[in-house]
Amino acid sequence: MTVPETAAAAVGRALAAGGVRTAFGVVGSGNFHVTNALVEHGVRFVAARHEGGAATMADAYARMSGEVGVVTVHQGPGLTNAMTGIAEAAKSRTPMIVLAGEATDARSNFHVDQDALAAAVGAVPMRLTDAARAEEQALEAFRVASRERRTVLLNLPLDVQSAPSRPLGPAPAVTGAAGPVRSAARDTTAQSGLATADDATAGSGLAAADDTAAESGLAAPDDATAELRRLLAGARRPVFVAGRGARHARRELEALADRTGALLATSAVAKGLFRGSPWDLDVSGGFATPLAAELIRGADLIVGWGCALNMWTTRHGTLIAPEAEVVQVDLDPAAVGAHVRADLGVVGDVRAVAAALTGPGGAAPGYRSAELARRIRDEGRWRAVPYRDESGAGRIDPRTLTIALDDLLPSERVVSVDSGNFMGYPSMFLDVPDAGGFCFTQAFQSVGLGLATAIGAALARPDRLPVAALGDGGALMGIAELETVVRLGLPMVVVVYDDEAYGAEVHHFGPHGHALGTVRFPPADLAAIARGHGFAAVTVTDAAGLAGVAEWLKGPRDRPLLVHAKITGERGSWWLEEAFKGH
Ligand SMILES: Cc1ncc(C[n+]2csc(CCOP(=O)(O)OP(=O)(O)O)c2C)c(N)n1
Ligand SMILES: [Mg+2]
Repeated sequence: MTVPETAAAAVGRALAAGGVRTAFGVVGSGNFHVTNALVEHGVRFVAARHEGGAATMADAYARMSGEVGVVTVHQGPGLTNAMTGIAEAAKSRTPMIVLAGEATDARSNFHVDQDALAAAVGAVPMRLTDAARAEEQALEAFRVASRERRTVLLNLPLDVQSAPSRPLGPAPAVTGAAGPVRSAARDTTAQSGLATADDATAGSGLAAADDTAAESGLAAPDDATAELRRLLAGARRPVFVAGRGARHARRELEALADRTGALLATSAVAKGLFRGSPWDLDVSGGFATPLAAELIRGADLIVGWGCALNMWTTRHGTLIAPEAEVVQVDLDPAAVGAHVRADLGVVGDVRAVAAALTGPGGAAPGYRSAELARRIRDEGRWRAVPYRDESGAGRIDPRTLTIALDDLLPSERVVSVDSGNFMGYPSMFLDVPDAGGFCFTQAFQSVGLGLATAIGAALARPDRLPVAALGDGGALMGIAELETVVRLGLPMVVVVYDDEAYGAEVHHFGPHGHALGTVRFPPADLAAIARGHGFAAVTVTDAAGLAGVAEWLKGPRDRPLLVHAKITGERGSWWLEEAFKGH
């Protein structure tokens, strides 16, 4: 007798058929069958050691691969453990599906209001309600994730999971009218016009909370486009700031910038987008070089392309001159003027709008000159900015460390950065080859996501050297995944900027004379901890200590490397002074 397929198995099969190639998770009884079904149908399953890690790996993987991220968790605590990563993904509009078992009986120890959890962080709660329609309901969740660019929690009630998915017989059509029932819980989904991309995976992973535009076929209203055309024609010093909603549009934006004489910058999440262009100012905002800040402040027209122009990207608006015109091109009308004044909003897809504005005709010089090209070349990178090396007494200046690593590490790299005082050093001094070389899971500003981010990015980009840049606090918070790096055989370089403190708090409160005993720690031998997990490790206290990194790079790189850098930490970083204004 043939055993009928369960709904859990049908969900796994449907998602595999829908295009899921990799899933992350921690398996318990409530997600055992669905995860096995994914595997049975060819999906690579990556076991994390903590659900928080699993969710962030799936998020980072989605961002860097363009696929829909998938994470599977046990009901109740499996889901609550994953919540920080889910919040980050939801805020970043990462297309992602969380498959969670669900104990519907309130007397179960595992019971918790899972819909409310999802809604609270901006994820979309959905539910498998009918075993007979399991395949169809799974595909509807996939559709919401991919086309609406949402992070979806697909609750899988245990009793529905184990019921037969359908009578034995031919597979049902998957395009029925009845989709899964949206939960009655408060659904924060703004069902805007985002669900228009034809290709479920086209450009996925490209939208972020601070960069709300995503790819779609929406056309810009003609009059707004015409007004932008007029502003561009009249601008003498235009600057384009591209966000994650522009990451699919480099070619079109560069062509329009060439035509209008615009300089090019990005938000942090789109770092690397214009790499190679002589007019690339790199990141705008707290991480901007003095030259980039000067030139952006000097603009008479700033166009944010798929970019929220938030407090980070504009230094609380101070990078925008009072007399500058500000335009935002975004799929989401609500993004226009949400953070800074916007004189004009063009609602539409960045690529379509830029292409529509790039007609035939000569190029205007705009902001560009031979002199400026020279300045950008000579002063446009952080490593060209003079500084006094404060290394000494057994500690290395984080700038010296990062510049040396930038020289040592192959340029084909994918850099992931945790949160903390240290975060600007890798973000500013480690160059990346393009926007696919930087993974910045910072929409929720959580400490501890960096290592899992690097794992997801590494799996999405196996062609590049994965680099995780962590503070000592974030490293110890996310440490459960060190074993995952080793087990997966990832040739990763993990750099820990160790100041033996929650440096962000030290520099936030120290100047005001507060007691700092709660945010300072005794030395921890992170290199020994890493070796215990199977890493190679070096402790770096001065530039000479980096010889161990060079040695590891020679090969065979059969074990990951942890660089335990004991850094100087007397001074707060200049970008955090900006950040603290927002708290
Ligand atoms: C999950 C979480 N907990 C706490 C915070 C507050 N916080 C911000 S930065 C920071 C310190 C992080 O320490 P470390 O990783 O060593 O980086 P450092 O600031 O020392 O460079 C903390 C605790 C946070 N943002 N997220
Ligand atoms: Mg620290």
